[in-house]
Amino acid sequence: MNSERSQRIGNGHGEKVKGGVRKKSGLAHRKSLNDSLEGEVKAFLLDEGQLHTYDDLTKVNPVTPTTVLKCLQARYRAKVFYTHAGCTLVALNPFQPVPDLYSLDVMKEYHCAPQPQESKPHIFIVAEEAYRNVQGQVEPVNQSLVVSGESGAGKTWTSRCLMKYYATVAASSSLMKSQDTVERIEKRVLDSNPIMEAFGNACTLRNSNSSRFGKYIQLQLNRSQLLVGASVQTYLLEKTRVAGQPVNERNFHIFYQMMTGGSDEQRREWKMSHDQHFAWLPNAEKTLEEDCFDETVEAMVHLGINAEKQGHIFRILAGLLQLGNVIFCSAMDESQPCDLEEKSKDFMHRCASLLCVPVEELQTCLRVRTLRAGKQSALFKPCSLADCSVRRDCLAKVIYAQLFEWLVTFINDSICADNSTWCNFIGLLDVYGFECFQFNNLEQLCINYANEKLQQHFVAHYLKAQQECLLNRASDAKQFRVRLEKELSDNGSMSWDKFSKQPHFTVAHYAGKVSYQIEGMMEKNKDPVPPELIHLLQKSENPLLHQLFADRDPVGQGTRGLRQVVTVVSKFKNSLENLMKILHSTTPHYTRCIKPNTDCRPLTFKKEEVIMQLEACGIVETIHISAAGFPIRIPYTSFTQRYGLISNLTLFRQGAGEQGLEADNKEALGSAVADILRVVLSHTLDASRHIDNEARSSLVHCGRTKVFLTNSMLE
Ligand code: AOV
Ligand code: MG
Repeated sequence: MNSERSQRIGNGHGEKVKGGVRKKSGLAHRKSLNDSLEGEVKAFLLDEGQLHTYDDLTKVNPVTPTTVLKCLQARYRAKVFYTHAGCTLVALNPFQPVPDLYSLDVMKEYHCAPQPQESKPHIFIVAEEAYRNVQGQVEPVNQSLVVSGESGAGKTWTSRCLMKYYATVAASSSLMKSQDTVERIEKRVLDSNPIMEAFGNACTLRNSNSSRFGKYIQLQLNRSQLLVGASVQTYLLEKTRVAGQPVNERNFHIFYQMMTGGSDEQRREWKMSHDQHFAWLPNAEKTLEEDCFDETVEAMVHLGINAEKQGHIFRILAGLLQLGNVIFCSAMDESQPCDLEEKSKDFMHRCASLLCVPVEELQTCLRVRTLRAGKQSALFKPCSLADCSVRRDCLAKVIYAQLFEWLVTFINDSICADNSTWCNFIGLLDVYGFECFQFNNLEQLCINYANEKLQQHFVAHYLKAQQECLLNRASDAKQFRVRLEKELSDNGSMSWDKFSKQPHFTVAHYAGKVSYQIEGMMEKNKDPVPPELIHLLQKSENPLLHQLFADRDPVGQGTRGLRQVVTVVSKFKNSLENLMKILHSTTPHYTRCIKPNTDCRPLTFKKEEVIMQLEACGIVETIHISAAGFPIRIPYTSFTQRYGLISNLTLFRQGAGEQGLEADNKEALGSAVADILRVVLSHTLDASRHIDNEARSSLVHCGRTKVFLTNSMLE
């Protein structure tokens, strides 16, 4: 059902999303690119007519961006959307449903194949490989499937396909026997998708179903490798969207779903008449996502969000829409709090009634700042006109973000298996794609930083370690600029334009240069919520809204007892670092989604756009490394532990080895690895042959932290 829904979205919808912000590639650039493409093709050693038959780009000869591009284009024309690139899978977005590409029969075919790798390239090969790997040859190894690509490239679609695959091939419900009361666990795991997408996705210029949060879901498997549960971790929801949308973009889907999907009775309750215009619901022309209200509600029911809780949720959301229509105006007497525009008084009342808070208090805390003078006394100061709007938006954002977090927690409670019942996981990572708009602020910086981190992980795993820029903490804009200037002076990836009207800095990301506005960035980073607003929400008689803020310390921003200032960036950075740790502890599998054209048009392949994506993710280097054929990667410590005996090194004999390793002496490790390799190589190679570097490098490669081996070397 999920995929049907997505297919509907994919089908008619691409045309609607116009433009996006294209990277400038002037005519001259295009012409020279085309010339060079033609030139290089002449030297192409492949039969052009057969290009589409190359299932693995490592077989293309020579491997250059151009030849790889040609091959992918030929395959795309032949409606072949998956291609191996050595250790990664390249997925081209067809932007239209492909009949039978993900059917049950196809799943079975890949699942039952003795050697799935020999079947046609497909996302199910990656899925099956991870599934078989999880059991490991020696011991179980957790797996991660990392799906990357720019916005609209197909990451979320791919993650859904992967989840469906595991929900099918690893179905455990016959064992669960709990169908009567609760939906099957696989169904519940899948049902987390429509809910999170309704609340966390929105129509943007680049993708009509753009994820505005990052997601890492761990599918939990038991000893028999059956799916028994899942846990979801989300990253930095773009909550600013709830109270303001970029031009031609939309708010989160759920609001539109309520507008179109709610019954007459519900709409009366939500105070949403058909002719009502809501400032926070721009571009309300019909799109396909909003037809999904029933599906969202159904999924909520399956996960245990009953009608009563749904009622609370929808009333809160309806309250936010009313809040968005509230407009303030200056008071006649400047010493008095701002006034409300005449019509806004109604909106304010409706908002207060939907949020179940006293209307006078709502009005006051949006317009008056409370300054604590001492323990008992307080001073009141009217907010400026601009501040009133900031407070209004802040209220909406904090409620929405907290509601989203509550949903994620609820989903986790509903789908997470008991610790004793699962032993391994397959993790699926789907983060928002790289973004470059006309104006980029903290949201884009974080999104692109996350993508940068992932790329770094990929590079570290497959290519080699590489540095890049770090985000710095600073307490105010001035300090931030000073730090930036210092950082920029010795960081080649960043540059600084302090002379333009709106100062900004530019970061050369792996996927392209992005200019970030400094204006507003510090404030967004601190993300302060006036304590009055929290006090107000704690008084709400909507039980859910009350619960969302019950534990919150109004003064500090965290929960009670943990009073410390946590900035958005530091929190995000921490959660990303944790994610990286998890990824490092698993065996990763990479899928690169490619967006063949920025307009989301079906079956349209724009060479210039594709080649930029290929270059950005270093596909050619990946192919080279893979072609050299070092599919086995073992960390130094594991390697010496496992094979230390071969070289008779007492240090690495069992027992003694542990001690030696604890010292974590990189040099000692390095030379131990070298010793082991020397012994093995002298047995492997013809005894008379001198073990020269060339012979050695065809079999092993010592990376920064791992030993890379060919299959034959491992044997
Ligand atoms: P994203 O996750 O990578 O963008 P999506 O997975 O949402 O991108 O894909 C965008 C759209 O492309 C989908 O809504 C489908 O219409 C279409 N699509 C993607 N993959 C396929 C496929 N295999 N077959 C058919 N249609 C497809 V973002 O979340 O914006 O970074 O933040
Ligand atoms: Mg997405």
